[in-house]
Amino acid sequence: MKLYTYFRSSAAYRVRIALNLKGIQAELLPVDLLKDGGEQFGAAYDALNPSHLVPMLEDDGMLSTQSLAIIEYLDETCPGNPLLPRTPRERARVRALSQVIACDIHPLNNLRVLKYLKRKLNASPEQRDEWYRHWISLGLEALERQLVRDPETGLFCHGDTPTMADCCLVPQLYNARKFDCDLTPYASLVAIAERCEALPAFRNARPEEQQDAR
Ligand SMILES: N[C@@H](CCC(=O)N[C@@H](CS)C(=O)NCC(=O)O)C(=O)O
Repeated sequence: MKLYTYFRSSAAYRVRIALNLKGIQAELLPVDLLKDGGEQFGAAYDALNPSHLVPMLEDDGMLSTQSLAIIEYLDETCPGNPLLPRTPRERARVRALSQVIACDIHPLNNLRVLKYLKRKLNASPEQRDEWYRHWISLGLEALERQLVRDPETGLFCHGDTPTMADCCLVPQLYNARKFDCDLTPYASLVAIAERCEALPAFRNARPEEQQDAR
């Protein structure tokens, strides 16, 4: 199995956590999103992934994109440490929590969106950061309120073992800190992320632990 990744990509970070939690040894192939305008646009990667995004998983001739689809694939094909719970209701909850991050926050703050703000809309660094923090705080506030409200919340986002939702939460909080977002209103999210980061599966997936980190 091969994972096309970039150390700073939070979507790839989600999948690195999932691989570690499942105990899967995958070959990590770095795609530098910044070098020479971005290796994601180079001919080699373009032929594999017309979306020009990481992560991408290669497994026995199959190419799979979209971090949540990849995580579900890993969960369905590799036994042990389930990342999605057993019942449809619980799975719906974990998918919804994951999508608050992967669908409602992250796409608005992606590299190509930030580049567009700067290059096409002439946004200043301050305006860009304001945009970034706005979408993060909106999503994190919703997530915090839901986790505080729901009895299904445990030591982790759902129950007492890590799920796909935790694979999404930790990279998003990592990014929020990078952009100096104030995390004090999100005490439950921060506490859950701390529990996650006590586990080697999460720590070893951190951007600074990656071979392409610089
Ligand atoms: N929905 C996709 C998002 C993937 C994505 O946006 N990846 C970013 C890095 S976190 C990327 O490759 N960006 C390249 C670019 O914006 O040019 C997923 O969950 O995998």
